[in-house]
Amino acid sequence: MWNRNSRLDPASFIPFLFSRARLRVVLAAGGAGAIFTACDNGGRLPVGPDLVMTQKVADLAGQQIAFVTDRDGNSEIYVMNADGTGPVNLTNNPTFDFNPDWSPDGSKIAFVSNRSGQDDIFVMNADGTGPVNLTNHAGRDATPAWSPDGSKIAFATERDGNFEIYVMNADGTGATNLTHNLAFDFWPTWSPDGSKIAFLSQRDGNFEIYAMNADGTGLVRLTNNVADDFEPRWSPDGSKIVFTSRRDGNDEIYVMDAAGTGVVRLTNNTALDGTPDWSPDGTKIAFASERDGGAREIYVMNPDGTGAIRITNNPAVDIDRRRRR
Ligand SMILES: [Ca+2]
Ligand SMILES: [Ca+2]
Ligand SMILES: [Ca+2]
Ligand SMILES: [Ca+2]
Repeated sequence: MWNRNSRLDPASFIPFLFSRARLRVVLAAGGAGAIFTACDNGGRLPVGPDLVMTQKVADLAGQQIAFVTDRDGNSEIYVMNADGTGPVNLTNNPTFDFNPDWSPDGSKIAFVSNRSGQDDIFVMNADGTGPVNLTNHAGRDATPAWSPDGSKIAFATERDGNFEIYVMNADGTGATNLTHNLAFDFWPTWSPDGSKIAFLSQRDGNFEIYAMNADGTGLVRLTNNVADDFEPRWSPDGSKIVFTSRRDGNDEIYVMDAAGTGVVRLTNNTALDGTPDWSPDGTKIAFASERDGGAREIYVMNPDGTGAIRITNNPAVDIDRRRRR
């Protein structure tokens, strides 16, 4: 399970990423790709009364949310309307399906599944039809991220013995190692112009956020802190990166300039806050928090940290029940 009181190590980090019910909330506005990412430990559908403060999320009307839930006994990818109605199970498979990421045009969803007997990156149509295994490799593959132009998918893979950031064409061809480092490299996120990829790495002894050119050159370390810094997401205008850090004693959300300067703390409470991501227009940040008790819920706040509202209300679930390794 997530180790909340000490520094992260890959042994604790990977099980969290792979087996806790990871909720990736993707808002597709008018078919344009768009993305909230968050993590919901409750793992149940936020339906009806559970979707709180409906009026304040009215600007999300007409948009769809993709997420992961284990309500059917194992991890599945669902899509629902932003008001919680119309949930549809897209994967419906007795194995684990998680880490969904919409293509920029909204027509497809990349995700991870172990239906092949190992964790592979799949792509399916946005209605759940036509899943195709893009990796089909014994090493674990995780956290797919579409390039802004939809032509490529960055992902993390353990095929070389430790996790590396790879990029491949959207049809699965041309997989290329971008990091070549014995440390744990994970969680790629593209700059909106497609020129750079930020990710997290443990190569300097604890989790830091790095950025590199999309071909793997030009590596730059963006954080430099003895605490763990992780879960980077690039802002839609390219100017900022939001991330999670433990530098102030517990998981909080921060934002920095894309160059790593100007760090601002956005959350400030003793509960866990994490897995932030930007709304398509950059006016909101979605994140997960346990501030209202033990259950992890999804919230939306302004980019300056004000105006946080909860948009799910799920019962608490023992996270270890979800562990599969
Ligand atoms: Ca499944
Ligand atoms: Ca590595
Ligand atoms: Ca650090
Ligand atoms: Ca906190």
